[in-house]
Amino acid sequence: MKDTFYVTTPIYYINSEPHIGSAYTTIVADVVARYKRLDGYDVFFLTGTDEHGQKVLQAAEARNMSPQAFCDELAGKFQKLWKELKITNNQFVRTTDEIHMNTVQHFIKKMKENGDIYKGQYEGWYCVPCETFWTEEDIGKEKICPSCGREVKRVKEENYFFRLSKYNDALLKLFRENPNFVQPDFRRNEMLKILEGGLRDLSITRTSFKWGVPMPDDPEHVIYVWVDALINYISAIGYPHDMEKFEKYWPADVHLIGKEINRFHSLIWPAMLMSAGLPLPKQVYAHGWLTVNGQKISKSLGNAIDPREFVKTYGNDAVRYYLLKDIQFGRDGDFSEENLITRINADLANDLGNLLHRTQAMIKKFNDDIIPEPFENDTVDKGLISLAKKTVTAYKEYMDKLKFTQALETIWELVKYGNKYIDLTEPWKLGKLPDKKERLNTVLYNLAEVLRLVSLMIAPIMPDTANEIFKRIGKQAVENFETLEWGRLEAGLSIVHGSPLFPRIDLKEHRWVSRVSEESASEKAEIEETANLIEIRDFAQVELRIGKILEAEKIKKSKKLLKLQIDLGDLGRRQIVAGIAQHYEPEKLIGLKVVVVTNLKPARLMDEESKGMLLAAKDGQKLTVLTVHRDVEPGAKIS
Ligand code: ME8
Repeated sequence: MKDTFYVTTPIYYINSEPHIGSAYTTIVADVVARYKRLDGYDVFFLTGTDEHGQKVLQAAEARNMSPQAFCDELAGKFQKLWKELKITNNQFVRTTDEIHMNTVQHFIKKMKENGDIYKGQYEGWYCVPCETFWTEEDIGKEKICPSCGREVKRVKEENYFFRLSKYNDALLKLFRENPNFVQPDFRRNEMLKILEGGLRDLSITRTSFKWGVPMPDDPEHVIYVWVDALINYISAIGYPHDMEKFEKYWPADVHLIGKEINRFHSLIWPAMLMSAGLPLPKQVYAHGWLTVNGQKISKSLGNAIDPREFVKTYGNDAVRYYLLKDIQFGRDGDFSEENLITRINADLANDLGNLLHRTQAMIKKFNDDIIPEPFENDTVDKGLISLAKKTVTAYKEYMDKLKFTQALETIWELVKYGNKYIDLTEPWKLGKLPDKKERLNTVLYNLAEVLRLVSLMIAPIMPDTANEIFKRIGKQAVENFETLEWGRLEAGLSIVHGSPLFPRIDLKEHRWVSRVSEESASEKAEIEETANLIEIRDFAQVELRIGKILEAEKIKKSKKLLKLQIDLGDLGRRQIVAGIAQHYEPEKLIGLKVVVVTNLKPARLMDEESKGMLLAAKDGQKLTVLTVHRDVEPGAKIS
């Protein structure tokens, strides 16, 4: 029987559609799943959606939909996107699935039986967008969520609590005895620090809304969305309804997650499992963020990038290659279209594309499209073969440690050496000398064999490219890693020709996805010469929205400032302090639709918090707030 391998992504909040940042975790998990399948494992790859909680409820209300209908619509969009990105998950779990909800209740009962759940009063701070409880210390004087920077809410409720503090010592032991439990090391150390400071018990139910799994025996309470969500990792593989399947795949080999949700996975989840008497996952790997100009890509920051646009323009494999090669897994990395194009032109079109093209052209010219039988290898050939063998070993070591950048660098040394090998062996000269036919055949075979090994190694990252290269060298499709060793290519196969795999991108003609779309290169050059002009993406960093003024009042002790409450649609209601008191009577502003900068860092003016800024035109002493001449919904984006 095959060994099993269980890899998961987090389940995605369903309140908005995925962007390239959120797709990153899933793409990486797909690479891991494909790699392990090729390596002979029985892989279970799980992803899904996180559908309960206040944030989802609010998003549904904003769309005037029932939460279930809203979740059904969004879950469909996630599933469609994963199909388009050729993600090979074995299952898509939804936390509104009945089977999952039953598991959550069963799990909570187990924790209760173990004496780990008690009723108490929760009074503290809650961030709805992150669905996270915070302490006074965490939120500081500004009362801002340390994870997303938004305002937290004071919550006072009778709740059930999980005795998380009871597991502090067991977790410390786990971390000390098993350094690989959380990776990378610097993320593990962050968690160790929290443990050394001591964990507090965790509030695990809410009563202020109903959109969640009811607490067993006390349905006035719904279970905290994070506790509900974490249990997906076992409900989806059969716990407790199909224990055979559960025992086959659990414990998970790796939970892949983003760094901001490490605490939930590395501390709370193992403590929950200990409480329920279940084995712990083998590893939690917390990766960094994809950023744009250093800022996290996120829907609410308005810099979300639709992966589909990039895939349409550059191809799925090229985008996957770029993400895995350029962004060091574990670290933050800026998503840059320029760098993506550089990778396509240099690594894919030039290095790999040339090796394929030159090899095919020579096999056509010198051996009628048939891969020849090799004869004796000389010193140059032995150098190539030895490099290929070393590459295979290093590649597997790197991939097993999720060091994708290094794995690809290793493969590319072989690709580049393959091109150099052509220059060294000069097949075009051998082709003119009839007594060198055996030598020529050896060279041609070796080149085709390099291509086969390279395409097998890149298969988890660029599955379509790998299959295509296999077809070009006369094979059906990629095989598994049992054939990942030198010399397994059969002589006598007929090669198949086709158009270049990665045509070079000519920047003069190119239509950028994230830049001014139809900007020609000459126009661009002109723009760049004009120093005081900005790029469109600089402008795009400012998020402008239409806001409706709901309330306006003077601020005592200030002649200039008015305190405004503004409705910003899906961003909610915000307080903004504006220096317009000398130009407007507060009551005249009510109902006005104004232009608001919504992604400014919050500020305090005369002891009042201000989260954003109104735009106004100044004409001498006269000041006029900008408005719109047609009716527009609050929250509408300005671009
Ligand atoms: O956290 N760069 O869901 P989510 C890299 N529902 N990764 C990013 C990213 C970026 N710019 N933006 C998001 C949740 N992600 C919970 C999980 S699991 C029991 C519950 C990643 O939709 C993020 O780090 O906010 C996380 O791994 C995934 O997208 C889902 O985030």
